[in-house]
Amino acid sequence: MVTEKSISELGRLINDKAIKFGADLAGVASVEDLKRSPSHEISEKIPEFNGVGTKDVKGRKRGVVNWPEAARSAIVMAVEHPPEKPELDWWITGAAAGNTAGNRLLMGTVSDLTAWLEKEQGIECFKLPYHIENGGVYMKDAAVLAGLGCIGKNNLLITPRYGPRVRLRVLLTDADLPSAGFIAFNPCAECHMPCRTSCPREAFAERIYSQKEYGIDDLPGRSGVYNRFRCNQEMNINISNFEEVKIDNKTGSGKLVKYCRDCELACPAGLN
Ligand code: B12
Ligand code: SF4
Ligand code: SF4
Repeated sequence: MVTEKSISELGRLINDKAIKFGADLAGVASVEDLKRSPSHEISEKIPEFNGVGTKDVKGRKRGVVNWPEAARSAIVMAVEHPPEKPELDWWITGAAAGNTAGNRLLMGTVSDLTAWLEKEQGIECFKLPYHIENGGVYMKDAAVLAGLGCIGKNNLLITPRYGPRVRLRVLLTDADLPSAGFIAFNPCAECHMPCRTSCPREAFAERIYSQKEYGIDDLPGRSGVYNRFRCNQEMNINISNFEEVKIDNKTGSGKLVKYCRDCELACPAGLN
């Protein structure tokens, strides 16, 4: 029988295993809470939703999550992307699945954790892809609910230890694990917001979402200022500035894209 004590021990054990398998941070969020979280609530209402981070998948509406019926808990994992290792975040199309080196690291961690959960704990796992339209979920919301950090004024997850310089991956399970919930952490309170002024597209220049219109307080960029369309314009410029690279063990070359991280790298949180 799974007792309350053993389930909370299992939660702790899962976190420890995720770290052992390569994550720098890990936590658990409840799927029920996640289904009601801000991104899951408002994505369908956002105009100009399509862009670099969305996919055209037959039979799927952009931005709408398809939840596996049996899923109860989300295990959220983060890997640090320090400024001195920019290559972790470079996208290479035509390379092995995973696109960035950082994402491949996370995928390895998810695979190892899944194998352990399924074989040794008898817990069913649902490995999730990155894109929502391929079956993914909104990972920043999941990370906040799993106690990894808060959403900052740059619209990114800010963690106490690494600031926003992390990348995420989520694994769903059919086990009802204890959810970590919010942590008391707000690095933006006294900050002069270098994240916002660093943006080459002025993507935080004005309020474009309101509580009245969207029915929630937790809006993109905290105060409804993050302009997805403008940010996407910069991503498209980054794509057009691609570099040709040779891909190991493959014939031909790939395209390497260095996506903008200015609002992330300007943030002082987690640097001292
Ligand atoms: C589509 C996408 C994009 C699109 C659109 C981005 C957008 N935010 O709209 C484009 C291509 C423009 C983009 C840009 C970037 N992205 Co992007 N993107 C995604 C993707 C696939 C989905 C995000 C999405 O559509 N969100 C939905 C919209 C509605 O939400 P939102 O604008 O984020 O606003 C919500 C949050 O702020 C949240 N929120 C606000 N307050 C609160 C409070 C609480 C309590 C909670 C729970 C939530 C919450 O609610 C808001 C909605 O109401 C995710 C991966 C994933 N599967 O989650 C990565 C992801 C969010 N991106 C990521 C990154 C790093 C970037 C970039 C820095 C580019 C880069 N080098 O990778 C920029 C940063 C832009 C920025 N400042 O937000 C990381 C974020 C890591 C982190 N530390 O937060 C993710 C998680 C991918 C990853 N590899 O880990 N991205
Ligand atoms: S730079 Fe300052 S305001 Fe912007 S996200 Fe970081 S801590 Fe918050
Ligand atoms: S990723 Fe670049 S373009 Fe997008 S909001 Fe941040 S600084 Fe602006």
